Amino acid sequence: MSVALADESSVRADVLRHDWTRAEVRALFDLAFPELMFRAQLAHRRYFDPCAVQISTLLSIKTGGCPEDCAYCPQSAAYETGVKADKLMALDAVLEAARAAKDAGASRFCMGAAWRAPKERDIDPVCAMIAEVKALGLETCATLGMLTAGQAARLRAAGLDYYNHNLDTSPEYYGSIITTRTYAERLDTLAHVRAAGVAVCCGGIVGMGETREDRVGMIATLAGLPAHPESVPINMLVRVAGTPLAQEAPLDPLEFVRTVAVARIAMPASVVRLSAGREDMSEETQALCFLAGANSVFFGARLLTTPNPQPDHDRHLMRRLGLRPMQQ
Ligand code: SAM
Ligand code: DTB
Ligand code: SF4
Repeated sequence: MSVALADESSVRADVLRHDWTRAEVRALFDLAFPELMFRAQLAHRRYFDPCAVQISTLLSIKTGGCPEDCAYCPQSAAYETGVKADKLMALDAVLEAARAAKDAGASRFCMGAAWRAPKERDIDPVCAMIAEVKALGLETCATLGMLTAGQAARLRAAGLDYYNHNLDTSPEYYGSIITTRTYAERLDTLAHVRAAGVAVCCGGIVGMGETREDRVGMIATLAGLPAHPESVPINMLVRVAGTPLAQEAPLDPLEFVRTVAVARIAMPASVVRLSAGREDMSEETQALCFLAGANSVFFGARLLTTPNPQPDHDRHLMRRLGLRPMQQ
């Protein structure tokens, strides 16, 4: 067989690399599709059962009215998207949603807030949500914007397992997407989360008009973090009317699959999430993402504010593909 596996360093079970160069990541993107998929599957199988998929459910605990200007986001107050601004949800309503998520098969419950950063007075109510969701037997995840070291420590003490904070894109393209907070501030929050002992969920969005080189830069940056994020969400842009990216041309689905495969090879021990954008994706594309090493999805008819496939539809797809929920 003339399979180019001379350099297997990226998939050696005992080595997780943090020194990926852009040239190496670019070379992975440039591989012929069958080579890329084969290498992604090798990497996947060194660390995971390829038929097991981690299932998370999202809830927007504080929706809309966000002061940041993220060009993709329906919750920014800067754009007219029809999302109305709500206050922080009450604990009981959050717990009701968490119980429903657990009954539907989720093992992790992710609470998202449209904040630039939580205010000090927000931390106690969010800690109560985390503690009570955890008591239901779910893993907990939150995404609340920038955190100080002290806030990260308080969330951890309440039982927070994961914190989602995305780099979103390459350092060079970032300024075309967000002007109200810097890439460096994102890295600071990730460091605070890591230092507090909370697992990191960090990835990005593709299909925002970035170049392949930006996708290379995003994955090289993620893989170059001091520790790979335990969870790496790869989102396909959900094009929401009213946002500056509403008219963006759709990305070639095979380029999305490539991005998943490269993330899998560069961060082989991380859970890679086929994240937002599944509602507009064919089942065949989703199947290719699983073959490329994706091993997590959001389950439930809504992401934060936008639609996601119906649970029955997803159960049917998983059955057809022979996929089953990952055991915690
Ligand atoms: N406000 C917090 C923050 O930005 O860190 C937490 C919530 S924010 C909605 C979480 C993530 O959702 C963003 O970092 C972005 O990656 C993703 N996201 C938001 N809108 C999206 C869209 N239209 N398509 C794909 N992903 C999106
Ligand atoms: C992530 O990377 N994707 C999720 C989660 N982290 C918080 C959010 C997707 C949001 C899609 C747009 C919306 O529903 O508002
Ligand atoms: Fe606000 Fe987060 Fe949306 Fe940016 S992504 S506008 S920070 S809710």
